[in-house]
Amino acid sequence: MTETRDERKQYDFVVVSNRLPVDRVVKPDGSAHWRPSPGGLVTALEPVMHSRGGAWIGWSGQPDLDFEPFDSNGIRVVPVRLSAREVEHYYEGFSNGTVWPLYHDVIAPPIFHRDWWETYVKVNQRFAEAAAGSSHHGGTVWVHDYQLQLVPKMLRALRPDLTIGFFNHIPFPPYGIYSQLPWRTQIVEGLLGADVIGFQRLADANNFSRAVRRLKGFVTKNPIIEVPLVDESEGIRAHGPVRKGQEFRTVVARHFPISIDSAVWEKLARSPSVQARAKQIREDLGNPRSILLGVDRLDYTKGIGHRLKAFGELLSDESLTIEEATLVQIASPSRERVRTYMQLRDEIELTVGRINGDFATISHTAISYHHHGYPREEMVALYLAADIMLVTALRDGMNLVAKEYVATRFDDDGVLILSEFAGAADELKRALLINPHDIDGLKETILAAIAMPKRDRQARMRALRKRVLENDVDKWSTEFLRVLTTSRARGRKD
Ligand code: GDG
Repeated sequence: MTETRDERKQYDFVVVSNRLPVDRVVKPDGSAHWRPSPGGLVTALEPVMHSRGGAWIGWSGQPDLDFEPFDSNGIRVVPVRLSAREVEHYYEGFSNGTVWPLYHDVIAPPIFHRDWWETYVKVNQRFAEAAAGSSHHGGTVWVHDYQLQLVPKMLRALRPDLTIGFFNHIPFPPYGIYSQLPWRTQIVEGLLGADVIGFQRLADANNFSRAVRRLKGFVTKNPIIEVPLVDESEGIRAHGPVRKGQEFRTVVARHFPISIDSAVWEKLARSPSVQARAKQIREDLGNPRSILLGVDRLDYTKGIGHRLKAFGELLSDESLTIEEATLVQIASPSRERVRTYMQLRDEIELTVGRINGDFATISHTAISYHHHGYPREEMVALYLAADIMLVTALRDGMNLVAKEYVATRFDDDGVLILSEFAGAADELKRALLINPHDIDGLKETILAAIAMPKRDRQARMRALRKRVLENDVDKWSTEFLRVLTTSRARGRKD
């Protein structure tokens, strides 16, 4: 079939991620088409894709269907097939039931199933083979995220001529947590197949280097890890110190904090229709003095329950009335077939219902709760309408919502309340930083944000905006690829 023919088409720059940058939309009449789903990553990589001739390898999002490679917006899209069982074991199981909770501080208990692991290995091998088949000799492959941690090593085994980068979008946990994983050594070895391994925070990169020292005994001189060549050619031997004079390959493990296409967000915010919509939102909410906003995928890492608890207590202890403050919570649907997420939805919606039942009146609601996804324009209008943005994640790789809020506030107004456990807290130090587990502290911070004089709000927002506008997603990808190119020049032995 055409896919086999296409495998002969090879590209100089290949991105590999679990999902493709396009979604397949099926209409009620059964007809289907591909619709671009432009996230920040696509926007950041588009120029490289166009200038170097790029392909994107990923799953279509629909099981048991074969799709031929095709062009979309000048990018070659190469779909990888997954069976329904593989989606269950590799994606919902090992990726979202094992790795996701383990890497997010075991907020939810990780589940270890050998069947899931076996499918994860098999599917990673398929992605590695697709990448090998699509890459020119000496090309560059950039692998993304926790679903594909074995791909770097598998790809290096198939194609030692390639330069391989990996970026981990989620945290990398401290060794005490990571070491629970029955396949901890295989995952570390998988990642070490890359030339450059990128993390969100310095702490993540340090956690990874420590895991390498503990599990492999390799020498680490941050950000460099020395991977013995002899060890690798034997399929990476277990443990043991590295002998002096032994030949090694260098791997860079360091942080590259991801960002957003800041200028695009600001431009949207400046559009008159979006501003009119922001005013309308305020009116529709009954003109409360302060609008508080949360925007998250409905995920237990985001601390939505903690936020609701703090807001509910502020109402019940009469520190706030619903005329003074309304909380708008967008909880976009996520991983709805995973049991923990079903339970989370029930818990959150029970809490929202109770708070609204206790406090809402006919004219004012306490929490305006929405369990759907919105177009970007509506998100921006919400950001503009919000006096206070609540990011209360219990653990988060970066949290782009915090950066989006800042980018849209060209009026230099609005207060960002930001969890210190989100990667964004390393950069956005002029936000009001909170520990979401400290409910009293969170309540006090919300009251301080509501009472903050305009001059202080503006001083903080200006400082935040400077960071987000200077460090955008384009700078992030350029820096990653620069380090990757340099590493190739330094470390190649082929
Ligand atoms: C992972 C890491 C890291 C949400 N609801 C709607 C919507 N969104 C968009 C937001 C934002 C994105 O989804 C969410 O990004 P986050 O960074 O906040 O969180 P994760 O999805 O968990 O992302 C995270 C990120 O990867 C990147 O490396 O920062 O730490 O967990 O862009 O705007 N977008 C639209 N409608 C919605 O209803 N259009």
